[in-house]
Amino acid sequence: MPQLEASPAIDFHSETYKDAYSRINAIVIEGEQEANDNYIKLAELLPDHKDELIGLSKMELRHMKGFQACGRNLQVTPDMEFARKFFAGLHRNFQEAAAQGRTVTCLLIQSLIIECFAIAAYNIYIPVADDFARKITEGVVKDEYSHLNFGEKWLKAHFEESKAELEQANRQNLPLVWRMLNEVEADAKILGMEKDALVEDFMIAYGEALSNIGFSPRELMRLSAYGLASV
Ligand code: PL3
Ligand code: FE2
Ligand code: FE2
Repeated sequence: MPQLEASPAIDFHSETYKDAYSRINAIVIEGEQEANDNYIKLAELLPDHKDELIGLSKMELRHMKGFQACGRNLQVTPDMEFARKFFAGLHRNFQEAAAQGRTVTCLLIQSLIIECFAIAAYNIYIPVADDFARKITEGVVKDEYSHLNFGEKWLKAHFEESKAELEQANRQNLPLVWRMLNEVEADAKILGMEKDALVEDFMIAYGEALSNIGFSPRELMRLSAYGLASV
């Protein structure tokens, strides 16, 4: 008999799955927690947008709680220490930029890079998630588009004066994303997520964002592939 399924069913309760989930689940919990902190910091940097940014920060906290519930539902304990190390590079760069008032860099790190990373990861996770986590993730990913949109709108409105800092921030931070993808590749595969698909979806989301902000096709090719040779 030919097999009808394209891929074998995933056993969400196997030790292998739960072990990989303890790290991936921690990554998304930590990512949502840091996103919450980052939007609070952005609200200080952009007082004109304070209420909107505080609103976004609260959404991130809800996302975090949703993903904590996903881990509990599978009886997995998230490895938060692993996750903090995973985000350390982007975290440090965001903190340093915030301390120096480099708002454009903060927006690029949180609202473009991290949100596009989340959008790619969540969209690829949804079809291979357990039923409980799928419903949570579907709700979350809708919000992430609105967070990306905040960054795009602001940067588009300040494009000319932000351009040089955006290029510099992209050069500093995009290579970290490729490294993070390499670090998560093996665990993501156990969850049914392919690295090539993650890279592709990230590039599409990030390239679209750069284009919406005002970069030319030639510029965005150069920007979005920066550091990709190391993948
Ligand atoms: C900001 O709103 C969210 C920040 C979260 C970043 C998540 C990055 C995820 C990369 C890990 C790939 C596996 C995803 C699995 C989805 C549950
Ligand atoms: Fe989020
Ligand atoms: Fe977000």
